[in-house]
Amino acid sequence: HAADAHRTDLMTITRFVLNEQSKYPESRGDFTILLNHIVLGCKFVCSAVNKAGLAKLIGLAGETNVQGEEQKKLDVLSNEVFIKALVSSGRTCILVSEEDEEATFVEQPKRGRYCVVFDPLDGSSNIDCGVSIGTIFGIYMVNDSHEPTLDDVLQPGKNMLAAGYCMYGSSCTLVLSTGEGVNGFTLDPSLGEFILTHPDIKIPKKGKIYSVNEGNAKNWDGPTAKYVEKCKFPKDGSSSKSLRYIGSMVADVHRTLLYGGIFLYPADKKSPNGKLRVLYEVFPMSFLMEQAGGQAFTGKQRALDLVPNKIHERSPIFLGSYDDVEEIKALYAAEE
Ligand code: AHM
Ligand code: MG
Repeated sequence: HAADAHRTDLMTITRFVLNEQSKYPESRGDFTILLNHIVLGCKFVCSAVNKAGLAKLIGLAGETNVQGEEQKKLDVLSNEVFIKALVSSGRTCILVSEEDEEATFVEQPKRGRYCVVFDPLDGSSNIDCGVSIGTIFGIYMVNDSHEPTLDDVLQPGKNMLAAGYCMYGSSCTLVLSTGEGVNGFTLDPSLGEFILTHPDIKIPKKGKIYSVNEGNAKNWDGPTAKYVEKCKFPKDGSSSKSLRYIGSMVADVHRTLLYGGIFLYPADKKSPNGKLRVLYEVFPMSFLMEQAGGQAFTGKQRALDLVPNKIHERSPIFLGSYDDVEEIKALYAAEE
């Protein structure tokens, strides 16, 4: 279509969120400002990730992060970028990052009402081979009536106001929910703007893909083992599922959201709480899944009902298409 060649009515992420927020006069534009700062952080990290090989940013910074893993330079950089972007927004009070053992309390006069939990660069083991990695974030709000404390972030995921991720892949994609569905935006590098490309994402009710690190199978519990067996050798006449596992949560969840299916990071004998962190990995992805019509389950309960006791707590997670998660829920229920 000739008219499409010079479209100037693009729905940018800022315009989109301003439209959404205009329904809530009490939000006074604060959320839009916060989101703009998150978007800025994503653009910065995107450009750093794209230049990683060239700029020799890849490699060890000689530090280990709080989980005792080797920390790559890009992780350090991304963390600094997001902390600075969030503090300078003037809209945040507590920041929890995977890379920092302690939460950051924002001092006056920069303090605002939002708490942001985030993993600045998830999937870091994939940096060196150019596989997609991403930033994951969730947002809570505190009421002005008290001094912010850690309890303000140790909240169940269902209390989040918004959640999202940015995937640094073949293109840079930001997926966001403010509690009214899920929308996807793609960075147009020539404009430097995220453009609405995936409006109102709904996950297929049932999928044909399962995604799990099967190398851990010998340590799985009964229901997980049974479920994966069913994916490969279905007894009800249905066709077997395909296995896709990137090992980068943002990429595996993004595919699950768009194509349907299930992503599992179960408990196993070696890691009784699984691997993924509740606040900034499990909750944001579970929030997005539910908003897209899917489900997220911990093996015991709805993931968003979980109340974390520690900021870096872990939980098993099963998330994806509604019907696929129903099946794993039934297997865990049968176990009891
Ligand atoms: P990270 O935060 O150290 O990058 O680890 C999180 C990543 C997730 O992106 C991914 O889903 C998972 O680890 C993969 O773990 P595994 O290698 O055990 O399959
Ligand atoms: Mg991570």
